[in-house]
Amino acid sequence: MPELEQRLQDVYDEVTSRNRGDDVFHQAVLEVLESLGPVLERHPEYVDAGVVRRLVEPERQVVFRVPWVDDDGRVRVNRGFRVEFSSTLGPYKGGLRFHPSVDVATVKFLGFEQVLKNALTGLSIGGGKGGSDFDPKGRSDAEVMRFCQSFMTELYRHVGEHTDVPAGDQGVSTREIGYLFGQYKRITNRFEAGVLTGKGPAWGGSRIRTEATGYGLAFFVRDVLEAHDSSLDGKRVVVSGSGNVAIHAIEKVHQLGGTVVACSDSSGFVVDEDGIDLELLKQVKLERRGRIAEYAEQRDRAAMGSGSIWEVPCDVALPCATQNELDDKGAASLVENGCTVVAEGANMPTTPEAVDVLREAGVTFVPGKAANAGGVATSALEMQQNASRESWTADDVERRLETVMRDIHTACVTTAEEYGAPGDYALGANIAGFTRVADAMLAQGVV
Ligand code: NDP
Ligand code: 2IT
Repeated sequence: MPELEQRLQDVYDEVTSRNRGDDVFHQAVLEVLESLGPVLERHPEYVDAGVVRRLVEPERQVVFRVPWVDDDGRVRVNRGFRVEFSSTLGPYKGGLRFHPSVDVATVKFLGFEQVLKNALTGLSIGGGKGGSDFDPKGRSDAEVMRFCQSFMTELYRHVGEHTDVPAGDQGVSTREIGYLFGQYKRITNRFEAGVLTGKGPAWGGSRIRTEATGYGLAFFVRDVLEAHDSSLDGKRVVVSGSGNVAIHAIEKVHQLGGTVVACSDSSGFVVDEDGIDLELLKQVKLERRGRIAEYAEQRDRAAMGSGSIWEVPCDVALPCATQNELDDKGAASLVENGCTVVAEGANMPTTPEAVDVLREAGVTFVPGKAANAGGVATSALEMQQNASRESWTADDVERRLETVMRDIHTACVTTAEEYGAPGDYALGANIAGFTRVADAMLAQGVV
């Protein structure tokens, strides 16, 4: 094995033995390491400075108990996490996920992805992620509030506008950010707006932050299609999920001329050949926190699908629910039905085997760290507004978001070309993000 490849293999072996059983973290690391050979060849100084070995080890990991009392007076105990991965480019930055599946491996994989994603935005943010195995489904507002207050009663000592700035992710929206912010403010006696992003606009939140991930994804897809002399106009699009990212991706895809014909939640998927009715979907999933089947019940031409959402014929597929939701079988169905672009709204929703299937068939594949970076980019814009005590208009923020997404698109395309792999967005994203972090790590010494 050539020396560089051996070194990368050694790093991977160290990661797997040091993080036993953390499969999703291994998967995320391997996907990046596989891109780095050519860049290390050109930059031996990165190897000498141990950049890759430092990059795969979080700077700090916090695990804590979160006790709270439910509406029946029973004591509940959850586990809280915050993995502060990299502060090379700015304060640790990344969301909090509340979902029963959350464990240390999940948070590590998400934190690792966040480092290169945040680097790609070109903004001053490091990478981190956190969350809890708390399940907000079926919980009253009062229970969610008590849980969030308990969670922040520990987390407050680790976060701060210059230290670590959490935001939302699965199961964490403006409601949860509000309860977390209120408790932080009470404990510290500081209205430190920049400690969290995704706040409500009346109390320091940025306009368009809620919409930003989905909107950014749609902008990115438009740019990909434009690069192929095409557009979203008249395209059939399938979007998995029906949460924050999915709903706003659907909204912007429709505004840009595409038609979303299917979406899903963890209980199934709905097919609506007329195009998803966004108002109804928002009512069902956001206002009532209901099941996707209620959407199908209320629309004449819509029906619940059987099998997999990836069997619904489409030109563009946007997995926006969760990790490893699109496997090789799903990818094969997409290919068979003529899909030409897959762009990840979720973090790592496509399995490595599925990526291989898409690649071999010539489908353009855009990884989440590029395609879903609009959310965290707008979080960074929220931090800028908080620092200057300004509040920008929705138009202003959306134009900035569009520019960030276009710049990430350009960085992926030009980097992939530079490294002899035109059209390989995954390689372009990994190398462009890595190079920005690596140069800053060199400048800052061995820390
Ligand atoms: P939400 O909690 O708002 O929505 C998640 C959606 O995914 C829900 O519709 C949920 O269904 C569905 N879902 C969850 N697990 C599964 C599953 N196993 N099978 C099918 N559907 C499932 O989360 P977000 O929209 O915020 O996040 C979605 C993805 O996007 C995550 O990977 C997240 O990390 C990523 N992301 C989020 C960003 C943000 O700004 N929010 C930014 C960048 C990436 P149900 O309602 O049944 O639970
Ligand atoms: O995965 C992600 O990029 C997010 N959940 C958004 C993080 C943020 O800090 O806005």
